[in-house]
Amino acid sequence: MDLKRTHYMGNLNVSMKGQKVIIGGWVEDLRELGKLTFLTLRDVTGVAQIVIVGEDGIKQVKDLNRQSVVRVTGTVQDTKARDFPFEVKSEKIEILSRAVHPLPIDPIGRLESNIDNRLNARALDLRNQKTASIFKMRHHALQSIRKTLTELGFIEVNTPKIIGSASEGGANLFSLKYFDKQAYLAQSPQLYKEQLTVGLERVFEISSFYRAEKSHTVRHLTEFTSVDIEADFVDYLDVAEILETVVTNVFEYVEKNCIEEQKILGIEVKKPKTPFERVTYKQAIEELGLGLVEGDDLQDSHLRKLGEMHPGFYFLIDWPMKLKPFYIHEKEDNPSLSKSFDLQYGYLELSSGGRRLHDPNKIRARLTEQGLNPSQFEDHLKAFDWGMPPHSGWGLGLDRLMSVLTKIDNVREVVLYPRDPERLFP
Ligand code: AMO
Repeated sequence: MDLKRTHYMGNLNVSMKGQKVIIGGWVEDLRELGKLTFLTLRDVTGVAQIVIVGEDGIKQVKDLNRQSVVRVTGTVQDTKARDFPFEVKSEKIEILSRAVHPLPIDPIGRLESNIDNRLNARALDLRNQKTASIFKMRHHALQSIRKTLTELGFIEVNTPKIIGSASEGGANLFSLKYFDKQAYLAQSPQLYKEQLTVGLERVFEISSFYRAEKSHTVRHLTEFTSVDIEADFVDYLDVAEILETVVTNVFEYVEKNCIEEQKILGIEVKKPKTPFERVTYKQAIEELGLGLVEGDDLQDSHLRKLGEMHPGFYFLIDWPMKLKPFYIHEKEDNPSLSKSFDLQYGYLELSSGGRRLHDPNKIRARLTEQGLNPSQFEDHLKAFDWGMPPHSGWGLGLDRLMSVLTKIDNVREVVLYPRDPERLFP
């Protein structure tokens, strides 16, 4: 059985009148009008109107449920329809798969479904043009990130997700039985990406990472996608600049390449103004004026207030060392502060990064200071005796970036099959 199509709907146009085509997709609508039946047929690129003339064809589709799959061989012709510039007159229609009704959600989106029902029927939800547009934009965002980083000399890598010991310390690790051993799901590629600078100098990874945090917010998932970089011979503000380039390029690329998707979502993606503002931690606690003292962490309520004062993208830099993980480098001129930054969009933290310690003895001391056991990190620390260059990097939450890009608050909307403390299926 031949399954091939000659065209996607998006490739058909009025100038093709008289041309024979084979198209296929999902029946979005079906209307009988006397001796004619009209189908609206959708594929991933768009819709076309199909007209069926003749008893046999009409009989074939009479009891066909919407969202069934058909393949149509026909000819492009003029139409009287208001919504279509042309139509395809069917000569042969093959029913390839029948949709069983009732469907769990209305994929056209005429009847609104709540997010839980949509996520439970996610594959079907992708026939909703709004949902499809989000994931087409995500594809373009990823394309842009890979392009920018490759052009900047970064090599894409894949590090393990099943690991034998905690990569960053901390309690938020999922543990799993690995035959007769104890293993964990990686929370970040932090240690690997640092080690890789020894040989590859500039690396990036785009992958899922795991956090066993029972957070019920619109910005936390237990499995999230992180874009990570690490680069040698650069300091923290240099990699912050790379981050700014990556992010602004994503906006520019999506603005240009996702015109239809922006229309469908009713949004306008615009390249943000650069350079992003740099607000020091010290400046932030002063601006907040809540009696915060150096060393206090910024809680959600603080970040919300700060976000009102700085509504777009900005870097929060020079955090106190005591708030930072063991691998972060201190500022030479003020060792209580760190060479670190977060990229914020208003209240939302999109990324964090910084300059790393590359002296293994300093790392051992910091591990002990933070109550971690240096002997558990020896596998990692041995690479620091092999000519470890000074290096810096960051991790960017792709799901959060997508939520900013699409102007949709809940990260679950921009992840195909989100995982949170409650959701493990589908
Ligand atoms: P951090 O833990 O700040 O840093 O994570 C980096 C970015 O990843 C995103 N993110 C999350 N997104 C959704 N759900 C979560 N549970 C979640 N946790 C984190 C955020 C965050 O800013 N190793 C360092 C990075 C580095 O220094 O290179 C790290 O993992 O957008």
